[in-house]
Amino acid sequence: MKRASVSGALFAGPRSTVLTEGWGFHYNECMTTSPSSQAELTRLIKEKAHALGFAKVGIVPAEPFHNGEAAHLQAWLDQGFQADMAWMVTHYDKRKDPGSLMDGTRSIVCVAMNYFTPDAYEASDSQALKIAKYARGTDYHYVVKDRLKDLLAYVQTLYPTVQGRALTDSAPIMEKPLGVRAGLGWMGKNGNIILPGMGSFFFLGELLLDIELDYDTMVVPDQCGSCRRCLEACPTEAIVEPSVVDANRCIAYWTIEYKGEQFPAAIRENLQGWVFGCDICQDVCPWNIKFARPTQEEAFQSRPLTGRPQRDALMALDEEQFREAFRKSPMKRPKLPGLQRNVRMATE
Ligand code: B12
Ligand code: SF4
Ligand code: SF4
Repeated sequence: MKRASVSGALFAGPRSTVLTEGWGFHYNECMTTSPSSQAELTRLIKEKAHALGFAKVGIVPAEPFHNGEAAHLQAWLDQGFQADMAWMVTHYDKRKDPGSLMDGTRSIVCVAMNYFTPDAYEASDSQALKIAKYARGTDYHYVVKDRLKDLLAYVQTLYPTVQGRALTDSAPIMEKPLGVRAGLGWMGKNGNIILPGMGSFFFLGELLLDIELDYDTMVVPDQCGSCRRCLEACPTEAIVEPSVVDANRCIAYWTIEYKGEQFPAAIRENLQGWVFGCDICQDVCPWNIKFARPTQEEAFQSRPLTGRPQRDALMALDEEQFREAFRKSPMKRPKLPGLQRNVRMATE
């Protein structure tokens, strides 16, 4: 694929008055005029990303990960921390070099979208089961990706020749180290990116673009400090060292990814009612306790069976009811037998 020429052709024209800051610019006006500088285009992309519902945006050049980050991934795989997720082993070279996922990639727009929905686990009904917040509404693979495609379409209204690819955990890519590099947040000891003043209940996504933009260079410093609440709260000791999660011990792995019939006793006895994913290490985090705010995204709101379902309601589902209840939901992943296996593991 031929990459769009940037500083030459894209920004050669005279400065457009419509785009001058403080002149009451509207996006539709941009259809007829293009930004006159790289800085202007960068600013417009970020503004549009915010308007599309992304809470934070950072842009980085499409460079391979440096040795430290690639070595961490290799060490993680060498120790078998990916469990049965064989797809984590393949395409190691692509994971090391996110730009390789689209020919001609020059820039990566990294975004974060809030998915926090408050839960009522402290409420009285001890029989109610627990679903991770990320899975209570429509699958983020649809929502975040569609929104990134809207962002790409917007860039293409400015420059029709620009090529891009929208990603959210939909290709071999290390989204957290990229998010750190783009200044979205820091890598929490709980293994999630934490956005300062916002918490960690955010999906990450990326838009690869074949144009050069102005890049973010400010990395958010680690603000976990001496806190170890997540490590101490994890019931299965899956956080084997700060920021390193062994999937073999993580409830999220067993309830979302594992295909077999039975969980090992060490997992089963510690499920604490979680039947799809697990939020314990995020729920205890002071950054979430203090800063998490309910998402405004309609698509991420809980559905009848994803808020606080009862065992009987999940066990009584037939295939058709399951399909209907979990249409476009992340909870479709283990299929009905997998979900009911989880319920049995948590309650029998
Ligand atoms: C595999 C995977 C999992 C696995 C493994 C979890 C993990 N922490 O890696 C399982 C199934 C367990 C899982 C669970 C969850 N996941 Co997940 N998962 C992924 C996936 C597909 C790949 C992550 C990966 O590459 N892991 C491998 C390790 C090596 O990568 P890493 O953590 O990025 O590695 C860095 C650090 O660990 C560190 N490191 C590694 N070793 C060492 C050693 C030392 C000494 C040091 C200092 C550092 C260090 O350096 C590495 C490279 O820089 C990403 C999507 C993506 N494509 O990136 C989503 C993703 C990470 N998951 C996500 C979510 C939401 C979850 C859950 C919260 C879902 C839930 N509620 O159940 C849980 C959280 C569990 C947890 N505490 O981490 C989000 C996280 C968003 C965020 N704010 O960070 C992502 C980014 C998806 C998305 N697009 O939003 N997940
Ligand atoms: S998601 Fe649950 S099991 Fe996995 S590391 Fe966090 S607290 Fe532990
Ligand atoms: S609970 Fe504490 S150590 Fe864990 S991620 Fe949050 S601030 Fe960091």
